[in-house]
Amino acid sequence: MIDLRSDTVTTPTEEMRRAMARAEVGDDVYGEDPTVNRLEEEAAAWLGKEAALFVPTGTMGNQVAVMTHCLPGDEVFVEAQSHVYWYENGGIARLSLAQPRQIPTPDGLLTPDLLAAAMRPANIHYTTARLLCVENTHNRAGGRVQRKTAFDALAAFAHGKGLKVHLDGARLPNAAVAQDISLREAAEGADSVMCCLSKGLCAPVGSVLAGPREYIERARKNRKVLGGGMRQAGILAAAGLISIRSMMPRLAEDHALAQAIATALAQLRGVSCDPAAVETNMIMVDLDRSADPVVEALSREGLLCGTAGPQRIRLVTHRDVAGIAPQDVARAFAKALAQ
Ligand code: TLP
Repeated sequence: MIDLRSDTVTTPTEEMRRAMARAEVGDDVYGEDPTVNRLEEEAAAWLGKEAALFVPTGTMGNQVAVMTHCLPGDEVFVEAQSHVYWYENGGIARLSLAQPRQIPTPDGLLTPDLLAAAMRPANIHYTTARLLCVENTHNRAGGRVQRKTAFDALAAFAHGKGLKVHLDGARLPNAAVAQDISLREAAEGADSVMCCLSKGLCAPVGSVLAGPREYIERARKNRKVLGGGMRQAGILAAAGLISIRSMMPRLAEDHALAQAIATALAQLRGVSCDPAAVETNMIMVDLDRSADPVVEALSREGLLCGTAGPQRIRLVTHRDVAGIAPQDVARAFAKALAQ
């Protein structure tokens, strides 16, 4: 089976398994796990922030981030198809008691003009505008990259309006590699940034949330509220340290493979797939028919993938499929579409 459903399916490397087996551990709720403490220090430096917090999932990282920025009743500006709004079970409303304000964009990329048009002046009738969430790379926009210059300009505009900026950088390493910049540069405009270690960077579990020291201390309390205070989590942090130290450069291979798959798929009839739209490790394939039966037929051909719309299939490349031939993916599609 070729599994292109997500880069979340990556399995830990041999080096990670060895590091996990011999990790030094302690009780992290008491702040006594040396491996978690090291991970949090290195993650903060990696993301260019004062401090960081290890969380089990990207979802918890985003929700803790929002909760730590907001008071009940605050307004949170989100791109209309962003993960924090679309895929987190209404967490902004349920956990932070804050009001998400969706801003539609054609391509997942928020701009100062779009944000300005959504904002309202201070008024007794209105919610308090508190936070802007930005996603980079943008998942539902097909792994689209928001360039550093565009992100910095957006963040500066938001700050000028009194907003804080949270960056959902689940795949920020992909965005940084695609622009040939460091992660710290990619995250510079953000007050807080969440980055997943368990996607293209192959850790089995874990994400980090980084920001100012005082903010991260409050985030630590909010993580406890959500039941995210883990004990001997150094077993997991040991793998995460390898993600941080050595897994980022190879993402360029995932991007090249995604490009090659898109180029192969673009030749097929019944399929619309634009290689120029593939900027990182995701490929969106638009069909002339319903996606669900095609996904089922593809699985019978040995190819696993997911949907991203009624007639849209999403493919994601990652380390565990690094050896596959792009033509095999195109062949599976040709057979599935003929069924
Ligand atoms: N995304 C998953 C699914 O939830 C859709 C995937 O397969 O792409 N932010 C972004 C931008 C994400 O894409 C994801 C995961 C998360 C946050 C949440 O991370 P986890 O799955 O660790 O909670």
